[in-house]
Amino acid sequence: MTAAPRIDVITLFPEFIESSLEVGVVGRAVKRGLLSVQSWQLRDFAHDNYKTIDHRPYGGGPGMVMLIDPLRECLQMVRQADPRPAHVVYLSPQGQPLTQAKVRELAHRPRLVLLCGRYEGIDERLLQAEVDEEVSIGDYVLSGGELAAAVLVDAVGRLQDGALNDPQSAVQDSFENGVLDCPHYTRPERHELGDVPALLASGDHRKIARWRRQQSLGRTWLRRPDVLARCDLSADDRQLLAEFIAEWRAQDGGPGAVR
Ligand code: 4FV
Repeated sequence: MTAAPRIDVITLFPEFIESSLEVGVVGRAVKRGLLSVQSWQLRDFAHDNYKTIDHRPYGGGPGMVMLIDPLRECLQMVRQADPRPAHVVYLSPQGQPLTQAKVRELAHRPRLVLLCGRYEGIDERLLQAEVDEEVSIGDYVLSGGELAAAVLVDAVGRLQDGALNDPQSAVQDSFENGVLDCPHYTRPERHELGDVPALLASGDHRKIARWRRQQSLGRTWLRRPDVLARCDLSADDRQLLAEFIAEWRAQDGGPGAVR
């Protein structure tokens, strides 16, 4: 029986990571032992009276930079905490954009160690010596890496076997099959805001699957042409999309109108 995948998070705010694991699918996955998440207080590895973990940047400029040694000592302890090899990820705006494909890849690793930066970031020498890859959750600047780490723990956690009630929902996720998700409807079938598309109540599952695929392709064409450009569409997909575009142009007339 292989041990559950393990994620260690090095941070100045372990309570932030722990609180995000008390709820929802990932909180339940951790309680079920499908995934173990351990957060480490970086200040425990600073040994001066003030538990200093940062200092002014060489070359001047605003803000502070996180020191090498507290991080290095903490990483050493974290690596020794489990015999399995650790893949060290630093969350930063300089990282590779986080995508579902990257999430899937990281979700298959036995051990992840997530480094959460604060202030201006971490001394480059520590990153060069200890970090396997840098990952960014988006082109904007947070006050700390904890939110990004929590995003990664959630995205990886929900893909662990048994985490989702119905594994099918992961298969049908946005980006899982390269395109955006289709619209979803539930009770009531009739509402002053509109009726559920009749086809969805027809029970004709082949037609329903085609409609959902067409909606996914159409929305991706409208909202994320960059994502569609990365898809290798089947002939059937191209046919579905062409029908969608024709109907859309007929109905709404011209690019730019939001659907
Ligand atoms: C970030 C991001 C991010 C930069 C300075 C923490 C902050 C501070 N991390 N994706 N975007 N990090 O903004 O991952 O140290």
